[in-house]
Amino acid sequence: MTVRADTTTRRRLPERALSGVLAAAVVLGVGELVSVAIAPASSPFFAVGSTTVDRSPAWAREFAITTFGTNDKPALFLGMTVLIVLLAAVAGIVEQPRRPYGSAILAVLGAVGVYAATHRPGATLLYAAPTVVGVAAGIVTLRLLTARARVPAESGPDASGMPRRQFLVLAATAAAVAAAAGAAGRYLADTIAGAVRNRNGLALPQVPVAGRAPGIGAGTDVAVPGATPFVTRNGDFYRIDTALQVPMLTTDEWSLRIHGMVDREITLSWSDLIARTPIERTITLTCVSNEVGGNLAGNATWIGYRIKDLLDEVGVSPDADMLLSTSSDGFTVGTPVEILRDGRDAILAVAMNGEPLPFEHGYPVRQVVPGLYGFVSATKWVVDWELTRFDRAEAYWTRRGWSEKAPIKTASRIDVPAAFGKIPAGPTIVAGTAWAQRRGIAKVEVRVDNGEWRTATLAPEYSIDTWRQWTWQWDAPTGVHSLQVRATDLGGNTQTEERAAPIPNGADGWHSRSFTVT
Ligand SMILES: Nc1nc2c(c(=O)[nH]1)N[C@H]1C(S)=C(S)[C@@H](COP(=O)(O)O)O[C@H]1N2
Ligand SMILES: [Mo]
Repeated sequence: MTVRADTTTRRRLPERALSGVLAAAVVLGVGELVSVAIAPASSPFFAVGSTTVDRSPAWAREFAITTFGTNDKPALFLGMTVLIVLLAAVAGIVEQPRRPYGSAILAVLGAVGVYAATHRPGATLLYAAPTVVGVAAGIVTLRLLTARARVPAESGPDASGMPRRQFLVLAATAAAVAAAAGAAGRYLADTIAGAVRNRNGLALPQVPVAGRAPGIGAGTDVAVPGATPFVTRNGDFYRIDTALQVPMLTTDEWSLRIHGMVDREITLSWSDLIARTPIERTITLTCVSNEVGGNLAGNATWIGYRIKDLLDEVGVSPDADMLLSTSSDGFTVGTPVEILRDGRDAILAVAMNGEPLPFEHGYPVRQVVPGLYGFVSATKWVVDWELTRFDRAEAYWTRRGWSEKAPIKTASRIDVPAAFGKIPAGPTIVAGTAWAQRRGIAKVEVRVDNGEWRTATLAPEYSIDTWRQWTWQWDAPTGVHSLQVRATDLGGNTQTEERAAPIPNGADGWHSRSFTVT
């Protein structure tokens, strides 16, 4: 019998690919765990994700919102995960005991993570730690998993069983990742639970009778099945923001610093804010990215505090023409001071449809300004106000190609019948909505198959700051038909047929719907 010495062999390709993916999981799991000790935004995954969002060109935002709508965030997370798995698999495949190419790939990705994390709003050098520690752990994992496999002499080189030591390392690594991510997740869940408890226990401010929102009269909501309700339920309200992690502030953690070109700088705590007299108003918000016929608009009843009163309190310098507001996650909005003081109901809102603001919609405090698109007015999780000038400061979306100032354009939409659906021939109710916040809707017209414009019936006007529903009675003949709508505001402007993209200051054009009448 011959005695053979043990030999070693390079691991098989799928094993190396798996090693790379496990190493990446270690980077992210450990990174997540360390981020808990620093700040949620220092997590390598979220830092890179948020930086990607912030550095995306204008057309990429439009593409993402047009393609995925309000599912843009899950789509981004999925895309990032697929990309990470691919890169990690490649890193595992090219890693060699004496040529650590895969480790080099992890190091380069780590450098990207460090750059992203240390450039988040409010970041310190400490924000690098989760990525650095995570990548170090990931490289150790990769080295161990891709070390040459020892093949015991008796079993021969084609034995497929994984040697015991490597197997244990692999198992221990997977357990460590699970534990790290789990511990981080538990901690974050606790933080979230604290904020949730804070929100659940919050008493809504009492609005004096004189400050209440006018009641919604009969017929304001046309109540046609399939038509958008006049007031949008919180759970159905569109959500648009750059926040990959929804800020979860408690009212104790919240404050608003007001500074810049003011006579008296102040910092308001939650109790300072709610010591003031609130008002209640129903106001329709609209996103500049809303396409013709799109649903990035919603109407809610808000409770809040007049922004004008706070500005008067701090004494705004006559040279200041911009309120630069910043959210707890570093997003910024520039709003003309003149507009905030022109008498419209611009408020710091704390409640939405009879509840504290939902976290996604800005808990505990956000801005609501009638007549301006959200990106120049509706700062959620607002914590800082700087009085400044448009020629000195530039807000988040203006830096990325959107307009500096953006009043909401007159718009109209068909809600019923549904697009490309089938409806029975005969008497049909066509219904929809139209908005021209601050001006009000004067007229809505509808036409069939590019025929003559017919005047639709307007629901009673609630206020010039809300959308207005309309209906039109139609005796639908069989065949394939299209309907088109256009609105005229009380200032006499009729929507133009010419289409404009949402960039830089809102879409233009008439909404059409095609369907089959049988
Ligand atoms: N902090 C923060 N506030 C924000 C944004 C954001 O990205 N971050 N997006 C704005 C935009 S573009 C719009 S249209 C409105 C949307 O408000 P909603 O999500 O409550 O509907 O919020 C505004 N406020
Ligand atoms: Mo928006």
